[in-house]
Amino acid sequence: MPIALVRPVSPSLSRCALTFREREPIDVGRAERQHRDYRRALERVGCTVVELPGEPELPDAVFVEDTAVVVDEVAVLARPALASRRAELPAVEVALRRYRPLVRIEQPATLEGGDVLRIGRRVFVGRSSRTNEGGIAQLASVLGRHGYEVVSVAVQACLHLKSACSYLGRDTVLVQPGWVDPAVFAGLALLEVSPEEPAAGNALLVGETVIHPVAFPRTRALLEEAGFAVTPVEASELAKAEGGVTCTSVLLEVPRS
Ligand code: CIR
Repeated sequence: MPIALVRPVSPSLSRCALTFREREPIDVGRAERQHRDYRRALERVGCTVVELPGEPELPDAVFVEDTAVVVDEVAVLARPALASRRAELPAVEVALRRYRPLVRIEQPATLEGGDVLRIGRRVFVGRSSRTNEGGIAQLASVLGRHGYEVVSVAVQACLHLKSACSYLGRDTVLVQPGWVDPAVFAGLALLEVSPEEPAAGNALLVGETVIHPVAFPRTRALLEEAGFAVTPVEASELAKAEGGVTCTSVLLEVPRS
């Protein structure tokens, strides 16, 4: 079972970056409690949670997923599009060097982990407001050396590719068809989010459990009807910061010593 790298919620969270969402008041104490429950959910499904240092002055540091792409063979330090978020990288780099050889995405390319969806040896990467063609090309070059195929995917109306779709296991993708063209997942089974829950496409698969926000009961029912085991978590406050359940961890397998 994996290690889950996480970072504390910053007291400055209310100053987070926003792209597609309107700014709303965020209850930081509540965000901290929800994040603690999220960590417990990760532990319950078998993860060892490793907490990186807090960054009180970096509002978006909790969204650690965006800073790295980790596969079994290598860790790729991402290059967030917002300069304000690049200050999150040094502590992530220190942590990742314990587990993997490390390669960096170099300027002027940008790439955020929220745009990267790995399904086996195929890695779908969103072309978004945060990830550019250069970032996708660099990732393809690094991962290509290890036998992964990188597929570039157009994303619209949402922050990242994984705002629109997630891997559920059993060759099935949860998808919001308004934000990403489901045709890119040819050969895989698709499960569409409930039309009343457009933001329900972000789900975190750990082992055989799908962690998914409590806020989307209709989509959860569809997942359960299809036979997926769902662990619902409260994620309302980090959702106001435009983050989902994948965004707040980086999962990596580490061989037992
Ligand atoms: C940002 O705009 O960068 C943060 N407020 C939210 C990042 C969410 N990350 C993710 O979806 N992977």
